[in-house]
Amino acid sequence: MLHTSPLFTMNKCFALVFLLIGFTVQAQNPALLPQPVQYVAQAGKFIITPQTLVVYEGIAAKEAAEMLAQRLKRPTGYALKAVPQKLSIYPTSTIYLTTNRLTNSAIGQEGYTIQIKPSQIWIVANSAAGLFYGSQTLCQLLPPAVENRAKTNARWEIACAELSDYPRFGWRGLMLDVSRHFFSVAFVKRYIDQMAKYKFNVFHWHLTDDQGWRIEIKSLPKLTQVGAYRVPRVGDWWSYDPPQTGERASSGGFYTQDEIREVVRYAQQRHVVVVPEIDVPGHSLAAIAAYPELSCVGKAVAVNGGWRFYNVEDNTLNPANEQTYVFLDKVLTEVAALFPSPYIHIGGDECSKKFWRECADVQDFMKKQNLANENQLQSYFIKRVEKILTAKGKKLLGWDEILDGGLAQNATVMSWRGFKGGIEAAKQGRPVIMTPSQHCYLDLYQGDPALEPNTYSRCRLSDSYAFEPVPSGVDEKLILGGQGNLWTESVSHPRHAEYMTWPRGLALAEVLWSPKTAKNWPNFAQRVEIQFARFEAAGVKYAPSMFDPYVLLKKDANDNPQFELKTEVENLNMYYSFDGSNPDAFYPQYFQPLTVPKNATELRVVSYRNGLPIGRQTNWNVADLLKRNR
Ligand code: TNX
Repeated sequence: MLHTSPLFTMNKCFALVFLLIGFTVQAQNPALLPQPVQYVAQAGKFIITPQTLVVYEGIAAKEAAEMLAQRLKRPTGYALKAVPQKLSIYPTSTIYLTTNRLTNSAIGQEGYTIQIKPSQIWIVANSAAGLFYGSQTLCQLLPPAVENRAKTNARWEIACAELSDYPRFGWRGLMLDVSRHFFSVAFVKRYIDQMAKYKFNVFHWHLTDDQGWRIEIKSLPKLTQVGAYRVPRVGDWWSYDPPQTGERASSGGFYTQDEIREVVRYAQQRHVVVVPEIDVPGHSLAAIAAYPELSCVGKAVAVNGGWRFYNVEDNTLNPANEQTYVFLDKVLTEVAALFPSPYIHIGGDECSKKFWRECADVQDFMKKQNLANENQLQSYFIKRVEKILTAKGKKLLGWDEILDGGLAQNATVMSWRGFKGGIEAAKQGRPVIMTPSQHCYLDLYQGDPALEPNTYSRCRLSDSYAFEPVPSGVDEKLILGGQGNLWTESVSHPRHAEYMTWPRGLALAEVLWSPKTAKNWPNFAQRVEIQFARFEAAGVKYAPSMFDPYVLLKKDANDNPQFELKTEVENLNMYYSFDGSNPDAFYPQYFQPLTVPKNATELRVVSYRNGLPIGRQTNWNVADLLKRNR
């Protein structure tokens, strides 16, 4: 009988398997980012109406409830209010937030559970932070229009479900360099707002560097009067001309202490700790421009936007001068008072040793202190900075160069030159934040240089997603977490800062929050694509580079060059031309590495999905391509 034929049974089997796959994918993946620990879909939906109430139970829940009501009010246009719980149950649809009814102790201090039923939503957590993260998740379960800044007509529905969620790491950071280019308070707040939506909890604020001192220090006014401004330059930062005589230092800016407090408060409301960085003893040209006596050379210098001064002008503090420590004490006293963060980042990276080597006072000092080399001198310096910080109740955090010459006793290490420094620090029993450049540097190319703004080296979205903060053999407890770093030598516009941060920030958010076992690139790429709609609604710029073609230089069996074409997102179709015209789906489709036709000067490639163009067209000059390393 047909009904019992093996073919039919197999079809039935397949249908069942597909149904199950469909169900589990849906059950685990309502496009949340970062992926929660557990999501179980249920029947029905909750609908937000003008009558919906946001009710908080317990004072710890008040702020999260108010923020949620505020956030929903704008796109829905409903006069939603957060109110303290008075009735045990309310007659209209209600979103409850509570820290009073713990149901699951496994969720820790930042975790939460959410129950979504047709007329009630319960967000339950142990702390205000957990409620805040639960609220972020809830917003992601609403349509992208929830990100709109103006009233929108949308169906404000949330599918019924149960969630339980908590982070893998306690340190989930993003760093913004405001020295190389200055960014306004308004932008900094916007940046914090964006990161908090994806459950980042540390904003590392790189406030000082050679290219500008950005924090008001009342006892040292010249730091900002002089150190915050440089001559304007655009183009490739590594080849900027140094300041010319008579040229006005018109580019820059700084944050007043009131503004700093405002940012700290803004971040606190979003459960983001602001960790300030004062980068010493290297990277100090801006401070030295203000107070030339701080360097060994002692020469008057101007703040310099570029890189060509390195090892030419002395940008290092003089570790042999007691006045250097008096200076640092003044700076760190004011910094410690402004930032509630237990950590202060003191930099410590890339300190040129040239000027210390050439300075008689410094060499003399080393002999007296029994320091065998400049690395030991750097270590001496960092240890003294640690003493200053300890006296102010703060912990020292520094880049992995602080390992050179011996680590300060209670230091925490931020590992950027790969994992090596982090592994070494952990071996010494010290806590570590992993931020290896190959996974975490948001200033690097995220797509093919032919299409991306000029920078150096590469860190694709998939590289960020492949980041595993705990190297094998290292005690997991010592790895506090990780962070993405946006250096801004080549980023001058706030929109470009967003473009460089998203979506790589999403990859890092997921690596740092979600269970290691949840990692799944194709599934992540799908969820990223869904987030793009939210970025658009929110007016946030992002890089669509994952859809763009990129090229790898290969050799065939006879050593002739070949071009291999790829996209990060799988299963796209690519079409190409060598004749300088713009390809579409009627052009040759790419299947295997291309041999360069005689006299071809240009390669142009487009990517398509389901018959529609998806990536940006990329054009290469063939001669340039052939000169590429790989
Ligand atoms: C290295 S990472 C630096 C920064 C640069 C960055 C550019 C680190 C501690 N130092 O000063 O901005 O590379 O990618």
